[in-house]
Amino acid sequence: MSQLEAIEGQLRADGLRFALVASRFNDFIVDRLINGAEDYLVRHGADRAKLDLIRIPGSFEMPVVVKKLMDKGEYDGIVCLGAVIRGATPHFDYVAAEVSKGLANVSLEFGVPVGYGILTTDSLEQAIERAGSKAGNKGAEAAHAVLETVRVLAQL
Ligand code: INI
Repeated sequence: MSQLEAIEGQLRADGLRFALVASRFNDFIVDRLINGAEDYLVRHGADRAKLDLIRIPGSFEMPVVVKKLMDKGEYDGIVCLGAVIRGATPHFDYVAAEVSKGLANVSLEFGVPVGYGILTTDSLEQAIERAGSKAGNKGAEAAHAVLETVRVLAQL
């Protein structure tokens, strides 16, 4: 075991401002990811009244909306929530590739953590498993990652 004292982020959300950006596409799944992210942040001290929820059409539109939110400079972190589910055409691959690349770029450009709570699954069943059933809730996991990263960045 390492003897080093790690610099690490505390999981305290009090005093922080977050935006949740969520797609309407596959809202049956995405609504559960929103619940998971909101519940996680509030249980860790976030003020529910200061959580902003922005609904957008689909995951493909996510990066430009996040960029606009970052331009405003009001948020410590942004949690992105969506579900890209493979269908019969290559559409899935284009949407999944663009949203992940776009969000990584905008996060680096602004130095603001972005939580990648966007499911990319081969089936609806796999998405349900990750939206609050047997494989947990990836919305809550994305909120956790954003909170921890906001706090660790503040210490560096
Ligand atoms: N958007 C999603 O968020 N998930 C999907 O599974 C999906 N599929 O499979 O088509 C999807 N498409 C819509 C896309 O994000 C855009 O909103 C649309 O192409 C208009 O630009």
